[in-house]
Amino acid sequence: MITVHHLNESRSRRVLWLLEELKTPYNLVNHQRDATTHLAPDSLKKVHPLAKAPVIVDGDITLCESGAVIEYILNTYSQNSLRPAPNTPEYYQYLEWLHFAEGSLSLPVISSLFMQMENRDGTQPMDGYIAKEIALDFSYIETTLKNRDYFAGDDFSAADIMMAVILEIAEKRGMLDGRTHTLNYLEKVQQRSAYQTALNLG
Ligand SMILES: N[C@@H](CCC(=O)N[C@@H](CS)C(=O)NCC(=O)O)C(=O)O
Repeated sequence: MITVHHLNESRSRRVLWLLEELKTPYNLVNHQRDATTHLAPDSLKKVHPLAKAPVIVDGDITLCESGAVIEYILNTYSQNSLRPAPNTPEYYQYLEWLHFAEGSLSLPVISSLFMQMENRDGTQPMDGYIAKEIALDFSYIETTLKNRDYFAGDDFSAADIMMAVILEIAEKRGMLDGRTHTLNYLEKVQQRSAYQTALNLG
């Protein structure tokens, strides 16, 4: 059975959400962030040298990176669900958003989180770059969700799981203010029962 190493308040909620959607049984190992540093504890370093969540262990496979973990779980435990059929236009939309979440969007969202913990006058190169990326990314997301129900088209997919978790962080930071389609979308996916179960576990 697959084991999920979960860190509180982390991206590993994506993996719990996916497994709950698939109704795949799993072992859950909880790790608690250090109360002072908010970093992962040593117990996670024993599982993977990067000591970042999520990590899964399944037989001989130990894997980190939420996108890679999601692909692994779909390849291993899903019968054609939660991703469009390969080589369809929807599949390539799915692929774009699955990777966009960590490859593009997490950089400005997480950077701005850390930058607000510093004293900055707001004029350094990083301030301009992050502001530009936030405006660009959230405008692209808003236009996409104006035209379709989910990131890959008409159906909910694992790309939504990748995107929604980072959108939640963005919402808490006020980055979605005025983005009506994105806010409505987030509310919709948060009503899924697998989401609720993962939230309560995580
Ligand atoms: N791109 C990675 C990011 C992994 C990551 O940074 N995880 C954070 C939690 S969201 C973490 O483990 N932080 C604890 C630490 O850095 O000590 C992924 O999507 O899995």
